Amino acid sequence: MNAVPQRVEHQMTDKGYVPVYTTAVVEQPWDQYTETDHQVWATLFERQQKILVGRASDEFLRTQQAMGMSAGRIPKFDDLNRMLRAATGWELIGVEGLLPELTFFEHLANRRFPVTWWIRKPEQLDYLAEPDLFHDLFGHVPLLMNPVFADYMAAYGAGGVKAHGIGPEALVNLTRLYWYTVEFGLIREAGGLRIYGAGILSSKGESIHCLESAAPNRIGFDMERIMRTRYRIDTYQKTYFVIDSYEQLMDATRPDFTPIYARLATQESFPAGQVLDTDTVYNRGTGEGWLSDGDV
Ligand code: HBI
Ligand code: FE
Repeated sequence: MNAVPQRVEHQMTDKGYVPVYTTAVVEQPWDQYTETDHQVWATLFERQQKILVGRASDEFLRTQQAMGMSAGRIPKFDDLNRMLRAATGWELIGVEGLLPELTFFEHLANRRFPVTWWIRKPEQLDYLAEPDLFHDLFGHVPLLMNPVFADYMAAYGAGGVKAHGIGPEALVNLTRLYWYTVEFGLIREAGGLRIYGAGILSSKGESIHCLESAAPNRIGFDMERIMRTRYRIDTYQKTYFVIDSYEQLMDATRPDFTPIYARLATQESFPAGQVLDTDTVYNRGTGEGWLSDGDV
């Protein structure tokens, strides 16, 4: 597997200054995956499975199991698509990596989830700057089997296309919502706080940190508050937001956001680590280890 994806340009995205690849949709080159690629998948899968017992949301573990994902081999998009289409009308498409935002939103709005076709190298096991196959397939895909979350993701995409037409500030507001829910969200369950955000689910250290460290804030979901809250792209989050249910996410995105963007445009954003008097605080973080600059 040495076909290095063609990098079109670099772009400031919510994951920082990373190369943005072609918008091309590519077939998953499953037969070209090497033993090393499958081994990297197996190592990451088994490691995360152990860590996520008692930490991941019940629905994530249930849908992952229902999809038949396992450590053995890198899953085939075609196999997963048969199940996804039947369950929620979603399908996976192969891409080279990060897409320009509008392209990404258009795919989501049409229930196509872009999955990077290549997997990280063994030396990148613990961190890489851009989403690879493990982040997308292990982290994002299982919950697309849940009808309510699947609707939220499609509504988010449609909202993104609209926000793109409104302007850059609306996009920033919406990207924060994605970041604090789809990527780094927590959910309250009978057993306590659990993880559903893909950025955490696919990360060994943050799966533990987000629930068990005293450093971060854990605050109840409040959509407009989240849309005003800056975040981190290079360290663990300073604040995690907690939903009560996936329905809460879907309900929050029902109204027309245009008046919300107009209101937000007149208001200051909040630093990533700030706690507000109006917050429902599950944990007021100690702030240990926080960097003072670098909130985006
Ligand atoms: N492209 N392939 C891919 N995957 C993402 O998660 C992604 C993207 N482009 C932009 C993006 N995410 C974020 O800026 C979203 O908030 C839009
Ligand atoms: Fe992601």
